[in-house]
Amino acid sequence: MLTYYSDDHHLHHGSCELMDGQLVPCFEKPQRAEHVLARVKERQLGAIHGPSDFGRAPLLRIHSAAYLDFFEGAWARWQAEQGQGDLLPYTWPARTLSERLPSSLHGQLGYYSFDAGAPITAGTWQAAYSAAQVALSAQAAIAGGAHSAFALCRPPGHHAAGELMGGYCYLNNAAIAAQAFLDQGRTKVAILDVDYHHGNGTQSIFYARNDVLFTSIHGDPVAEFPFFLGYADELGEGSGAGYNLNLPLAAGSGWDVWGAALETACQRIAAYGAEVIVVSLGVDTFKNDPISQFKLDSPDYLRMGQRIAALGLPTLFVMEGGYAVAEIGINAVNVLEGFQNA
Ligand code: SP5
Ligand code: ZN
Repeated sequence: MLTYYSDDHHLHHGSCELMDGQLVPCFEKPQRAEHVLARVKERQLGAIHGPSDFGRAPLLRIHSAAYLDFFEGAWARWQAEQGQGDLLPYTWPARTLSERLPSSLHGQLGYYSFDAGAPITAGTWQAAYSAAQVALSAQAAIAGGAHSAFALCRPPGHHAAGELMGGYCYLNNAAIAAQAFLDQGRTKVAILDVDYHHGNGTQSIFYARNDVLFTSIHGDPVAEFPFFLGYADELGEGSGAGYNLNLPLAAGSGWDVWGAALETACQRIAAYGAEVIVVSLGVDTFKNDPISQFKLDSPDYLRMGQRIAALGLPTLFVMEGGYAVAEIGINAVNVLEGFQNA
C-alpha cells in the first residue's frame, strides 16, 4: 500500500490545551506522525511519497474562501498585535448570541471555531494545507487505479466543518478527498469514521447530501467530546435523509461491542452501493489512549482492516486521532496490514 506523507506537519506544534481545569501539553503532537511513519517503514508497507500540490480549489469545495483566508492570515494578524504564544479562541457564538462576524482577530477566531482545542501557531496553516494535499495525493493514487492508499495526515481533520476549526482539526482532509472523488466522476462515496470521537465536521458537511454516506462509530456524545453531535437519531436531512449513520457506544466498549458496530456500518456501506470508501482512521479507540474510553487492543486493529477489506472496494485511509504515542504506529499500521493481507 502506498503511503503519502509530508514533513510539513512539524510546522504545527501547539503548546497546551485545557483538560479537567488544567493547561496540559497538547496531546496532538508531531511525534504521533513520526511514530506512524516509522512503523510504515519498519513493516515495509510500501513506498512513501510526498504530496503533489493541487492548490486551493479542492479545499474550496469543502471550506469557504472566507474561512480559508481567515485561517491563512490569522498568525500574521496575531504577530501584528504582538500576541504571545499560540493563538487560541475564548468566546464563541453559543445560544442566545448572534452569528455576526466581528472585525477583531479574537472575535473572528471565535466565529470560526467551536472549542479551544485547535491552537494556531506560526506553521499551522502550512501544516494543515500540506495535510490536505497529502489526502488529495492519496486520493489521486486511488483515482488512478490503486486499490488502497494511506494518507498520513497531521493535523487531523474530521472535527473541522465548512467554517469551523476545533478538536485539533482545521481542514477536513477526509471530506476534501471524498469530494475530489465525486468531482472526478464517482457518484457514491462512503465515509467510515472509526476515530474514537464523532466526526462532527464531516457529518455536518455531508448531512443534507446522498452522494456521501457518512458512518461513524464513536464514544457516546452524551458523555464524550464533541458532546453536541453524534447521536443515533441524526439520520441526515433533505435529500441526505437516511445517509448518516451514527453508532455511539458506551465508555469501556471493547472489540466485541465495537466489532459488532463495525459490522453494522459495513453492511450499511454495502447496501448503499458505495464505489469507494474513505476511512477516517483514528486509533484513539486503543485501551491505553490517554483521552479516550474504549478498550481495543492492538490485534483488534488487524481485524478492523480485515473487515473493511471484505467490502472489496477501493479504500483511502486518512489518519485522524490516536494519542497513545508509543503504540499509535503499531495500531494504525495494523489496520493497513489487516486490510492488505485479507
Ligand atoms: C482528532 C481527535 O481525535 N480530536 C479529539 C479532540 C478531543 N478534545 C477534547 C479532549 C478532552 C479530553 N478529556 C479527557 C478527560 C479525561 N479525564
Ligand atoms: Zn479522536
